[in-house]
Amino acid sequence: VNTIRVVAVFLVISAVCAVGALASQDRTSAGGPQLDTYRNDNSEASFAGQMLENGQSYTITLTGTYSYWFASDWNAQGVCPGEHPENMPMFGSPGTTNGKVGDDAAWHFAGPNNFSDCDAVVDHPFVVSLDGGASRIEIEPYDLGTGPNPSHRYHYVVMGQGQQIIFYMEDSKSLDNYGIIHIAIEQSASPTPTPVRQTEKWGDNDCDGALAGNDVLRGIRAIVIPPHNPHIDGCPDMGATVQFVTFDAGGVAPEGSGPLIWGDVHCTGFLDPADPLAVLRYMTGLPDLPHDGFCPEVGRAVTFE
Ligand SMILES: [Ca+2]
Ligand SMILES: [Ca+2]
Ligand SMILES: [Ca+2]
Repeated sequence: VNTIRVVAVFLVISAVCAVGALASQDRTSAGGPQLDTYRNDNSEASFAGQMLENGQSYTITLTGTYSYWFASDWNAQGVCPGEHPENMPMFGSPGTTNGKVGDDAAWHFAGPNNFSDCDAVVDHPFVVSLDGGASRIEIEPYDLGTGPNPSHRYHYVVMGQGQQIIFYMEDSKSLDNYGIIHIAIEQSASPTPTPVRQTEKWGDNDCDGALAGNDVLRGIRAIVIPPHNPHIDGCPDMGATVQFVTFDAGGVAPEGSGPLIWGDVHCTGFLDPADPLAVLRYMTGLPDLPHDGFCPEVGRAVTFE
């Protein structure tokens, strides 16, 4: 019974390109970023890619098939029973003899008998450094699936660290390999920015934390023609629509709540004299006048965005 392990062949996707910086910009040509698993000097296969911006997410695509062993190894004792290698790598290595392949970037799906353990297994020989070579991490595709896909293409997400990305293929012997892995590196779409939330007291028109004369004045200035209120940084302009989120920076929005108009203290849908009057009544300790529909109580903290 053969239990010869797949020789821990960790190939690292390295770049064959001497002009790595230029090549890595080119995502379409056949001569783009790629890692040739074959090294005629048996050195570690690697590819030095571009500088990744710190904190920026990147999608990496690895495409191709390769062999850990000489083409002749596949013929010497045949293929593992029941396994189905492909006859040639998707992208052959120049300068050596290409032949059957049983590996892509994510899966080992076939091997020569006596050289492999004859089991289809997940295999991630390609590791990356995100810090210019100081350290290496394993990467796993988010579309790994349950077996090799026919396109032999897999996608990964990494976070840039303001350093160059380098791919390595971890393999004890690169001289007997063949097959090239093509590499695409693209910035992931920017996530939708999270709206900024703030909490202010309802009726605190200048957002200074207290209901006072200036808020009444601001309410009056908003309804004169032309309206005259200087903008205050960090505070909605009078009449601006804000999206009510919740009371007191916690909980959920009450039923019937919706967008509010800053300065529309009585929630009538427009700015009018009743709004500064409500602030004035609050300041002097008088109860608020009744009004319909959902509306925060004067002086109550509201969270909006
Ligand atoms: Ca090898
Ligand atoms: Ca105020
Ligand atoms: Ca109003």
